[in-house]
Amino acid sequence: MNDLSNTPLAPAPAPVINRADYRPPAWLVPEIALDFALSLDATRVKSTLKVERNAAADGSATLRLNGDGLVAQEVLVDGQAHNDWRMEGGDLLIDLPGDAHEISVETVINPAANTQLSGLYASNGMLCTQCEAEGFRRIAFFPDRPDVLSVYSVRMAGDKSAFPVLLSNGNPVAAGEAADGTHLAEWHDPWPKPSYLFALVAGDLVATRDQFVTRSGRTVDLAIYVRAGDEARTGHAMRSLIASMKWDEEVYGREYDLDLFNIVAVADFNAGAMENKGLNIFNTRYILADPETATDADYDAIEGVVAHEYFHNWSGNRVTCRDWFQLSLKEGFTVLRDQQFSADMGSAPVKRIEDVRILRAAQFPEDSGPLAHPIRPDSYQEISNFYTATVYNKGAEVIRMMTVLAGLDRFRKGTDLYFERHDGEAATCEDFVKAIEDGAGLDLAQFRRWYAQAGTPRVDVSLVHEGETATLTLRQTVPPTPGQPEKLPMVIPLRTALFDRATGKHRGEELLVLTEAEQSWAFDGFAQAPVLSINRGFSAPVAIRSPSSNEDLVFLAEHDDDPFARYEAMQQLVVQHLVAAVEGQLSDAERDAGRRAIGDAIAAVLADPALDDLMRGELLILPGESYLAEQIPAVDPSRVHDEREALKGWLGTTLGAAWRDLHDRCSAVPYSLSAEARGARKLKTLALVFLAAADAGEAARRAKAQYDAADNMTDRQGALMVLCGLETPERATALADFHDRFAGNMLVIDKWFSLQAGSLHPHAIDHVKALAEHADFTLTNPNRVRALYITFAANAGAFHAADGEGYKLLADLILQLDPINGNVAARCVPPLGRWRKVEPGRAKLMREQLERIAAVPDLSRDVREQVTRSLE
Ligand code: 0A1
Ligand code: ZN
Repeated sequence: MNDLSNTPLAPAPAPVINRADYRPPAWLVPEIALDFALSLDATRVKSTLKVERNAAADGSATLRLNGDGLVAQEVLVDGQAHNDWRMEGGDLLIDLPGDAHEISVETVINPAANTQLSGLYASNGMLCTQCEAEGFRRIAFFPDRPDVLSVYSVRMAGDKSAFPVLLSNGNPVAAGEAADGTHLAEWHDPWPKPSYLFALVAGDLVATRDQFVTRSGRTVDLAIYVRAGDEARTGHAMRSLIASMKWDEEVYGREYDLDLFNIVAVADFNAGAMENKGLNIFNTRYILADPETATDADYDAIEGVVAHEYFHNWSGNRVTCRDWFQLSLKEGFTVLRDQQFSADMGSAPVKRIEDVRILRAAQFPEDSGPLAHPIRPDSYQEISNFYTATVYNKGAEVIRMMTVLAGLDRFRKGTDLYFERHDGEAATCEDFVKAIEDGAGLDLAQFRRWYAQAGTPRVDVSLVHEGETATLTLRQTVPPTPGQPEKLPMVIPLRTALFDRATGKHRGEELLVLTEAEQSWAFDGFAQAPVLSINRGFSAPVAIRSPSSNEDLVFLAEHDDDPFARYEAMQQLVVQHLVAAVEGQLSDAERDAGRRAIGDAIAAVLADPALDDLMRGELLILPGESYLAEQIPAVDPSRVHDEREALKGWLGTTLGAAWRDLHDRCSAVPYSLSAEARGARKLKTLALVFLAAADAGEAARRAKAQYDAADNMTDRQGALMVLCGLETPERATALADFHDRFAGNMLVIDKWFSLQAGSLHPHAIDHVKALAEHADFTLTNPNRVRALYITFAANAGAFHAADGEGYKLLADLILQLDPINGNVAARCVPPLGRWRKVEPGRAKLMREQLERIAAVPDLSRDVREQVTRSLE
């Protein structure tokens, strides 16, 4: 023993995992049997694995079974006690002599102590699992990688009164009861799957049931399991599930492949939902809805997430990922599919605008910051950190571009070929691209750069008119990102139209595919300079820089027949004005002219009889602060906030009568889920928002009346949101009423936290501090943490307080939460990582908080990686 033996070793830095190092697994596990003796604080797990040497790999005699915090109580090899095994980190290693063996290992785990909510954990007395990405290794020793596919047999036994419902993947095959009050269930899933799709649920739950008959005549029993008392709020989720099953048959030719499909809703969940084979597990917020407690946006989110998880049955489960670098293979494609589904269920233009708004608010900042990564990353330390807007939303946009290039019919030939070729396999992004290439007949050689290069491409536009010819020149630049200083030109498909000023019409849309750094196109027959409408439908996820005049933007806002382009013109009109205002470039006369142009365009939108109210609402929403801040180097976020509020105030005053009329008109529309009624609700609160910026007293009166009259959560939340931003007596009254009215409903109390954390109130930061001490606040429920702190971090007016108090508050939270739930704590880091984009004073304060976190020795791998990358 040397004299260092008592010195604690510094923890080894987490290894960097590289995509290029992929090797096929040395051992395969065609079958696994799991036997659970369930209890909240000591669940015994016996796993029996049939292992086979992988002929396709360089045959190592050592079987590596990943484990995370597991202790092997007993190891058997081919039924015999075996002592010749060793631990390496958390993994269990066994040297095996033959080509096929049976390995049994027994462990005991404590679900009640599992605050990370990864693996098997307890939530409100129920047991449930979350295994993606690497949670299975917290349950049983196993080659926990997505390219090891096994047939699962699960047996579980537990106290019948505590756990009356026992669920796992696949089909129930046996059940029984013992005299001692325990009961058991056995489940068998015939479809080989990776360990991340394993699930188990045991608890006191009630089910709502329905059925779906597939196009080939299979009757599928559907059930949604919730806590007693919540079953009346499952109808919308069930309808969404049935609609998704039908849609996937019709649009992608994909049929469900088991006799039952179960969903369980759980209150404590790190993410939105999880696509475990035949047993999806959901965050309650994406299942439970009724008009009193859920907003229209909640209804839409439920429809989208239920569909997303269902669609994974093919894009994710039947064809899964070879390794976690391929995550966008399943996530990008499935997000595209859920977006297409929601577009078909409601208003396609509105859905497209919403999706682009999310992309710009969440993904563009990621792509321009220290955490930028390609949709297929090259390396990671903690894979949980790569469930990002880039992998999901940009991933969807990249595949959407394939639909633009091929057209939907040819794209479908590509996806058919993909499913046919790779069914039952663990595939790669390259496999997907190749299948689309072959099936749709596209050449995607250069297009593949979208998988490899990070950063939002920027396209600079110039349109020169000479004689009768308009010449359009496009120049693309892909900005440098961490580890990628130089970029090659991308394939950028831009749906484009040139409008004739005199007729207000164009001669037909063209698809311009930009492939070079710079390219020009000439268009003849224009006596006057035409008005350019480019990237219609947001056909490519790029930032267009076009020096359009206010006059042209107003023209497009009024005349463009592409609804997205119309929205875009409105946004651009406001962005150009506010960016110039924040940068101090506007004379008083220019400010007036800019405001008047915006005011006229808004007045035209308010008056246009051809618009439906849902779309009208989209056209009236001002660009968000984070999107605006993105356009300005070394931005002072408080100036963005102040200028945007000032514009709102001016519009509130100037168009006061119109906002009042709108509020009155929409308030008269009775509640229903029709598009008309939903549109009216959207506009009602929007009118209040503009009025509040102009005349707080009147807005407070109207908001309080809306609150008091509300027979649905959309109106109630909208009114309370406006009141929360005002210094008015109605604020406290309504907040207290809301809390009393919904006490005990966790999802609605989350709203109560969010509304205050996200408010425009000048003391929002103090409210957040007080709410952190509220009896209803807890660090152990991710929804509650997000409701308070993620909402706060997105509230630029409060988070970017000049003295750095907001940054400190978030850093305190990260440090407190990290030992409890590193996954959720790491999700709070990116707002601090934006420091390079912010003016030097605040940048320094943000960096200091990151450094303070980085100095803590025992950070989770999740937070360590995010903080380190954010400082680099
Ligand atoms: N595959 C799921 C997302 C998911 C990822 C990680 C989780 O645990 C930390 C949970 C869910 C989806 O895309 O819906
Ligand atoms: Zn997904």
